[in-house]
Amino acid sequence: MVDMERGVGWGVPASVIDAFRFEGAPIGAEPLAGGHIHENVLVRCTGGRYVLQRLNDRVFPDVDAVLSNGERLVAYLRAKGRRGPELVETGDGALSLRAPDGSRWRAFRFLEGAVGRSILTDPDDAFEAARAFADYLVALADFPAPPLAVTIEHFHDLPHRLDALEAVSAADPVGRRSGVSEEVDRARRLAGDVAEQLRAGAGRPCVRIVHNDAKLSNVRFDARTGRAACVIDLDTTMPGHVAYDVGELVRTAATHSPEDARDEATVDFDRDLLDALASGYFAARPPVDASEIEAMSLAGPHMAVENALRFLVDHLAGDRYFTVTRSGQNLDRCRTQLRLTELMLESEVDSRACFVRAARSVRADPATAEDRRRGLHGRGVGGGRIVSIDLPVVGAESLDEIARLCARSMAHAPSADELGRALFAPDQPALVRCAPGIGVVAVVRARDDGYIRLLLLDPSHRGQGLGHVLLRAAEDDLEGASAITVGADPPYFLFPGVPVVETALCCLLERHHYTREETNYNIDIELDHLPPDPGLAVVPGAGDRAEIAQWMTRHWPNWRGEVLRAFDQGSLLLRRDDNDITGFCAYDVNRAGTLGPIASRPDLIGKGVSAPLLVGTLHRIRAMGRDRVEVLWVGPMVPYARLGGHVGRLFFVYRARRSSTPGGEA
Ligand code: GN1
Ligand code: MG
Repeated sequence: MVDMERGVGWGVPASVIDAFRFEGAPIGAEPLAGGHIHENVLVRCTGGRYVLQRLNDRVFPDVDAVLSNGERLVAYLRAKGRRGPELVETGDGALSLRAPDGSRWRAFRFLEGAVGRSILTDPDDAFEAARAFADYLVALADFPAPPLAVTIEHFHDLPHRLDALEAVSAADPVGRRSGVSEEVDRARRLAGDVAEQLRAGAGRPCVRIVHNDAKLSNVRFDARTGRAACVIDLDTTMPGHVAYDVGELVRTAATHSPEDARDEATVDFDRDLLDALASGYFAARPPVDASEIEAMSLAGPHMAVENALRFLVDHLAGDRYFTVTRSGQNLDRCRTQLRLTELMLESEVDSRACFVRAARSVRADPATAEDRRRGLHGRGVGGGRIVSIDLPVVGAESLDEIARLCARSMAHAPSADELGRALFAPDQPALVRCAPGIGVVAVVRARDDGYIRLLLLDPSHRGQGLGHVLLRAAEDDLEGASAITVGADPPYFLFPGVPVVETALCCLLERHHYTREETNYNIDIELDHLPPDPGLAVVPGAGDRAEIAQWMTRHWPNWRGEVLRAFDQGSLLLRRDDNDITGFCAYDVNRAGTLGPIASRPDLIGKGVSAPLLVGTLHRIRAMGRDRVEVLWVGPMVPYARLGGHVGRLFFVYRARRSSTPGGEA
């Protein structure tokens, strides 16, 4: 039983929560913001999270039709193996509930690891959102009889919406009419304009099953990869035209402005986003014909002005349809949509060209959707254009090419030999993809974690969106990893993070929502003023490998790989007492001119084992003819500062975690 006293219920009757087969005991509930129609509550149970939804029967007079459509759609998508909303059964095995007070409820499993967006942060989101809705269209193309019920009559009927404005204007039930004369005139004029153009335009486009509420916030994005995971809020999925979905997408995903912006002057209509969106839509290869493509350029103005009318009607009616959280919100929504309508109408010629171009380019591009998904043929959005490159998996034969790319693209570039050891180590091979002359990306997995060991783009190919392509390919190759970290990937790392001077790479990662979690640093030590060598560092004997391996496993398993590599290369020094190894210091392990790892036996930390070992190692390095060494990924600074060392290169560790943030339904 839910303890209402403890506030778990949040206004939801405990009997409602108890009626559903949630896993574990309920431990909390909180309202979920976002949707304008139903009431959504996030219910946390010991076994998982759920979105409990009270259906709005004022907006949907036939709640049974909504429930039955929804159940059929969820089951159908699931049978096709597509991700989508998942309903939770009640104790009686039903998929919805009628509470004693007559209210109607259903519950969805919370889509863990997926997030919603109400404003656009990345052009790739526009591509992904559009692809998701086109995918939905494709999935439902063969939806079996009987037809889905019409859940709201005249939903996208513009003349009907205009009539509603006239009716509520005349009735003026809450006395707001005199304050909005300007908006009423503007809405009438723009809606009349759009309605006339629609009448004059394409004949009778095909009727298909469409989503009908294809706004950006009804897409769930994978929190880690940024890919669209699925669309949600299926309540208005019913017969309609493709233009309805495209129009909703355009009005919500081709602008950076929120729907309820208070200042309509901030509203923009971004042609690059429109391009990305059109490309995303056609990337899913929707079954659309020429007249449907023709209708797409007016789809945005149609949906924007229709929403403007609906928001204005609701403002005049006293905010009874759309949820509002502040007064005047519906009026603000109305104004943003009117402004968008104007901006879109001004760009209609461009919009038409954009959709026609996107439709054509998909036909000309032989890559299949599956190739794209696997990153074999990467795609991305650059300046609004879709770019794609071949990114085949390569082996050691490409090392010279990769080294050349590194030398052109970064400071402190690794040599071909170092790359070979970092990328093709037999005990930790990376998956390496290379577009010759353009870029490389290499990933490794360590248990559940994924690492990007190398990601570089030749400077002459920057600014075209190819960085996104490389990053997406890496993320695809690391699918299922619980986190993706860039650099700082032991044992055979090339960099202890992203060099802070690589601004372009940092920006690419930040645009993809990677967070800067740590800073690592190297220390440079000049070798010209070393204290005398105490003579305590010894070179291990040829037969010592097994002993060292055992010792490392016992005391420092995280450094075992690096230390054994150093032993095999002859770049390891030890300290010993009569019975045991007491410390180690390795150099030149993954990169020449570097020092580390170094440590003493854990029980001897702080007892002066490492300092003489370090000095001895530095003498040995100087004897090789070097005048400087770079200590890698330093912990405590003091031992090196004592020898005149100073902080050198800095690295940010960027990481994307498979996280979950609230995102509800409808
Ligand atoms: C409503 O439920 P939600 O928030 O996804 C509305 C849409 C509007 C939209 C405006 C059933 O969608 O038609 O375009 O608000 N849904 C219904 O943001 O009226
Ligand atoms: Mg909705």
